[in-house]
Amino acid sequence: MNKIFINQVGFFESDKKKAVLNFAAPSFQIVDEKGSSVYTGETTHFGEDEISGEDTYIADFSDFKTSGKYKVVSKDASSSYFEINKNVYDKLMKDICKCFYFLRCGDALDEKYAGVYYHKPCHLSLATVYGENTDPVDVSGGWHDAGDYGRYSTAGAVAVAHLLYGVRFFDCLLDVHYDIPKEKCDRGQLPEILAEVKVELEFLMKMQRENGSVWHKVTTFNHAPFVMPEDDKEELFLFNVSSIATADIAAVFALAYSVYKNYDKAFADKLMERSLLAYKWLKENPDELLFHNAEGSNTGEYGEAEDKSNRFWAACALYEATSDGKYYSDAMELKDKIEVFDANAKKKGYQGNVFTCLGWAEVAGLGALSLLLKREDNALSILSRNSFLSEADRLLEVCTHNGFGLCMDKKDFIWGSNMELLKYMMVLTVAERISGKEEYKNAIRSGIDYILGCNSMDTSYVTGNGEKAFKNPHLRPTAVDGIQQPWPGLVSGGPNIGLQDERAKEVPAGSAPMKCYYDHIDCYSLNEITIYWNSPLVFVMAGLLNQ
Ligand code: G3I
Ligand code: 9MR
Ligand code: ZN
Repeated sequence: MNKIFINQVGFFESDKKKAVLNFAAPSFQIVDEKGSSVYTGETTHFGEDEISGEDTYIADFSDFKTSGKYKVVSKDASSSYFEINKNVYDKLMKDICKCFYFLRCGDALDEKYAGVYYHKPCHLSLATVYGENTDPVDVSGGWHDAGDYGRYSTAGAVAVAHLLYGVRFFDCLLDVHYDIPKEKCDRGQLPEILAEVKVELEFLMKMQRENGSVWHKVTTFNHAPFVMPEDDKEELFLFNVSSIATADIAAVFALAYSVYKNYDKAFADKLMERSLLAYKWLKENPDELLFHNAEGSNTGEYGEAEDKSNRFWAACALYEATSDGKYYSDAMELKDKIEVFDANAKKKGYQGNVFTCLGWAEVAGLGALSLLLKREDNALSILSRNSFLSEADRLLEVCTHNGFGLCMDKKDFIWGSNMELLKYMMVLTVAERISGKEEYKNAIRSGIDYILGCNSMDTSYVTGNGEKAFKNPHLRPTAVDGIQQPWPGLVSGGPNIGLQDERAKEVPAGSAPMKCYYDHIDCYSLNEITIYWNSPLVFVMAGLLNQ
């Protein structure tokens, strides 16, 4: 079938603008809402590629700059509507930020703000410390991780990190206003994004034991059935402490200290105290303590192969926050171990630069972001800068492999492929900020276009944003709340060649990577949502809006 794929939200007037056609046509038109043709252009043939499964033709209309609402038309096909104007991303930005509010756990949701998506207080019972005979613990609060109701320390730390690094790099994020309760701080009121992140930080503090170590997760023993959160009443377990969770928490609390000290000194000091406590535990426990699910338990594992990148992130974040050289020395020592890991990974086909890895498992890139913020000229700062620039250049080359100008290869279409893309876009965003290079901007633009509908699924991967936005996330409240549409601003995991759930097997055999997707509520390996798939989009959009 002849199709025209486009970013269904739209473009700023001055943006590069393109649609992608999957059929041969020499020309195309831009048509306004009244059906009048306002622009005619010629297509260029890119051809077939490995990821999209289409013979692609590109319709570039970058020089059309008149604000309004349009579609692209050619032969018998027309695209979804899109807009051109200077506020085109305002709704999207608010939606993707407010998403975290709807995922709150505990008694923090208020009907006044959540409207029809309100749910009763949930998961307030004390949690049993798995395998120990100690008193149960209050770990209420924070955000549900995803379509399930688990709360996981490393996932939470990484999502918070994307948001707070976003704030550090692009202060326009502090000016995104949306309807959530804001609390008082030394400066009056906390900006919305910081009020929201504080909810997760307070929960993460409860995940820390007195000795500084951090429980890897709090979940029921197995995933709940499809019920509202308040009806998930099974016993909560705090599963083992891990050095990965402890390091991520040491890192994110140090980062948060640097942000909140400008708003709420008492809270910031508490964050620093807890970060130092976690770091002390790490130093006293140099052997890695990884995490494996308890026998018979099926909630998220978030297993990692080693803890060096996590310890590196902690050292870098603490160095950035305190300027104490001992953290710099620790980071230098860890750097060599990460390089060894990188060399081994490269032997197995890993192509990226490990110092640009931005979570949930490999997090050395988050450490590099702290070093970039420090703006020094020492060895680690130079390593960070060079890593981001060289990785961004590698990505630019990948963009030339397909008709969508997308920085993804076949291997990137795994569970959460949209996060693979968004992490790359974070790298490009940072590289663009360091160098001002125009090509990076174009690659970021193609990524945004892809997420918002310019892909061979013809689907916007952000709910409520775009004419053909996905509607059936694997998300327990959405499955049972009786409300037609999920709340807006959720980012789907996206296509996954692994097709790792039963329903995903219905995707036609031999589908191209970009088409290994199904907007079905059962498809947790293709269509779940999670906090750390939303957070990198917030970072990237902040970069885009900051210009
Ligand atoms: O790292 C390998 C790579 O080397 C290999 O080439 C590729 C090909 O399969 O796989 C890569 O591993 C993938 C891994 O994620 C790392 O990204 C696995 O295939 C993939 O199965 C695994 O998926 C993770 C999934 O849990 C299952 O463990 C997702 O990243 C992760 O986001 C997801 O997280 C779940 C939580 O457990 C529970 N809550 C919901 C959340 C989102 O679905
Ligand atoms: O809903 C769960 C989702 O959040 C997880 O990502 C996924 C993998 O851990 O598991 C989902 O739960 C499924 C469970 O693992 C097996 N029974 C069916 C559940 C979903 O319908
Ligand atoms: Zn809950």
